[in-house]
Amino acid sequence: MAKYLVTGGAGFIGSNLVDQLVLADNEIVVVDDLSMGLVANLPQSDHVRFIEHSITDHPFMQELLKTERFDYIVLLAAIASVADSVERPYATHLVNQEANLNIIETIRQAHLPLKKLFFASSAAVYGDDPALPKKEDMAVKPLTQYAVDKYATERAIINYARLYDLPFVTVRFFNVFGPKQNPASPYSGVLSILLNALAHDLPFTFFGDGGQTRDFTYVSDVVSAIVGLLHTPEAKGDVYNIANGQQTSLQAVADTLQAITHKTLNVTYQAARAGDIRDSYANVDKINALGFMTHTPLKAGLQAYVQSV
Ligand code: UD2
Repeated sequence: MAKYLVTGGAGFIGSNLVDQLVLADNEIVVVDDLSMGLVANLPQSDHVRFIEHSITDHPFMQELLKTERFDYIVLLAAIASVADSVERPYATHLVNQEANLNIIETIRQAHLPLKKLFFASSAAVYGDDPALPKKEDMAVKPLTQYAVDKYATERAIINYARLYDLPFVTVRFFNVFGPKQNPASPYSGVLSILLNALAHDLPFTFFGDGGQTRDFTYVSDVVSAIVGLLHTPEAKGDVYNIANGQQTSLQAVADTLQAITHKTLNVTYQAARAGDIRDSYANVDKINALGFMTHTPLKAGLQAYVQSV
């Protein structure tokens, strides 16, 4: 039995991870300010403790780390939307960079024992360079505050691991979808908005022409990647793309969802969002080489997602 801290654990990816961790009889502490997450996402279990708090409260997080002594730390709390960060660049910086730097600096200064710390960075760091697929050693071009902060924290994770021999690892998530993704905000993941529109006969707006491409990645595959990286000691001081490795247009995924649900989307079109990236998909050779990554085919993932709502 190991002790885990999951920041953002009531959110979409975090709660899917907690569902998995609790099966293995672990003790899990979730810190989440419920800005996007929901308490109802968390499993009912004596092994899961929920703390409603912002990770930007530095003294609070320092105290928590020093008193609880976690074996594993998973940093998922974030302002998770690129478009949202364009509206709130400084708030994004406080959450996506400074709060995480406080956590890793506390671990360093207090010499806290730790088996592994995981930080979720993003495909946004690659920017709009046309070269595809995105590979970890390509030049980055962070175009928004979101991307700048994710990249800065990713580098800090790698540098702390290398300079201070700490067991830290980071990944770049591509577009994750699946059960428990909250469609409530205009900044929610596009597939949650799309599915919600189909389920409740609401209009759906394409920002741009729908021809933009993404690497849509099923959340169970992301959970298996996180758990695998936590338990692979040699995976440290490094960054891995976490994606399906497939390039799909938004229009194509909308067509597939319409076919699965036997419903027709009521669409309108608006200009592309500021800071939006036209095309994105990943080379996943590096994470695949570690041997635990799973890749659910897109259609199977979409079917499982539809069944979950
Ligand atoms: C995703 C991640 C972000 C970051 C980024 C890396 C989510 C929610 N965000 O941003 O955290 O990692 O990838 O590049 O997963 N769209 C519409 N209509 C809508 C909503 C969105 O057309 O109602 C478009 C949007 O303009 C974009 C695409 O759908 O072109 C995907 O949008 P998104 O917000 O799901 O994700 P993205 O790629 O901006």
